[in-house]
Amino acid sequence: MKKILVCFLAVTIMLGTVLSDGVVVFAKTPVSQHGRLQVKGVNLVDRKGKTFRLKGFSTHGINWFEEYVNQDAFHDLKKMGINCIRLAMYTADYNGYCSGGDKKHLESVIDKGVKACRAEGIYVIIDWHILNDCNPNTNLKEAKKFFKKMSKRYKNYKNVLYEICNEPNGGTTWAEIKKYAKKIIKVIRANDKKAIIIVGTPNWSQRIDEAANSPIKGQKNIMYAMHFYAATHKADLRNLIPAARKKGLPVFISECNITEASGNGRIDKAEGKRWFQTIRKYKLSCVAWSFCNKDESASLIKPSVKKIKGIKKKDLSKTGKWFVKTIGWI
Ligand code: IDC
Repeated sequence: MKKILVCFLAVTIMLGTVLSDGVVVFAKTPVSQHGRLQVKGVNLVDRKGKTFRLKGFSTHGINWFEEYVNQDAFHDLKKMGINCIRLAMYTADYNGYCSGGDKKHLESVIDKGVKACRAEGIYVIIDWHILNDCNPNTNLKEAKKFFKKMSKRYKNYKNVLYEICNEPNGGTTWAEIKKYAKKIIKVIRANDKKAIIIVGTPNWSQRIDEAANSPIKGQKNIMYAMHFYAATHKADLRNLIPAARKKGLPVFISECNITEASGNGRIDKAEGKRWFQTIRKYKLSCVAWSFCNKDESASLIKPSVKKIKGIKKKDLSKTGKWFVKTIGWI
């Protein structure tokens, strides 16, 4: 019996990754191969300093579609080439974290998602999904408490990234966002010195030019969000990417689709292809909105598909299929 146990342990150590809570991951995974990510210059790089790209699916709001937050589903996506899940937690919309939602429950969904990603060896973005609240300072106190808790809980996880304000809007200035970001970065850094922190930019995370003119100083591993919906957003927005990079700004596309900005309506594959030429050229990370079957064109699963695991390529919507194919291409 003892011999068998010793043998098992030896094989485990040779082939597997033993996580702190005893979970063993055997196969080579994105996280076991690339480790903790960092920012070098304008690029996201892996632990060895090599440029690395996250290819992600974002959940819809976990207050609406929490059933998609499960390890089997993430495993299905991993098989399709996805190496990152973004957990979108709305703050101010229907039953959001700061608008009547059950905080404990939402945190438990995040915990389930983070642990599922860790067990799969893929990366995970904890997204403070501001939208109707417009200005991240609206719920500053709650944000501070939330990120203190999250960074304490996940400080030893190599696969966790933080997105601290999805899309500032309603005229919120870069100066206001920066003020908020500095406070939240301080809270996270008190627990976790290294995790990548993605900061939203003005006008629904589009004005990376404003961030590039006045970036956050004295901090490592900070990236700046650019979001696009290809049927609405064209070259004028896309051209901000090379310009911002020239000024030294690390850009991360933490939300995008090829639909209209409403998340519904027309799909523009030709414009999507142009966006992905830029994404490929600069080896950018990108995350598609959203992993659910809601009856709108941005949903990555067909509305008629009710299952939440055992998901195959044929279950993906038009946009879902396009993303999996195109993400494979970059
Ligand atoms: C949309 C969802 C839609 C939901 C709405 C809630 O697709 O089902 O009813 O939010 O307000 C964003 C936002 C993201 C939006 C998405 C599409 O980050 O929350 O999701 N979008 O409108 N920015 C640009 C587009």
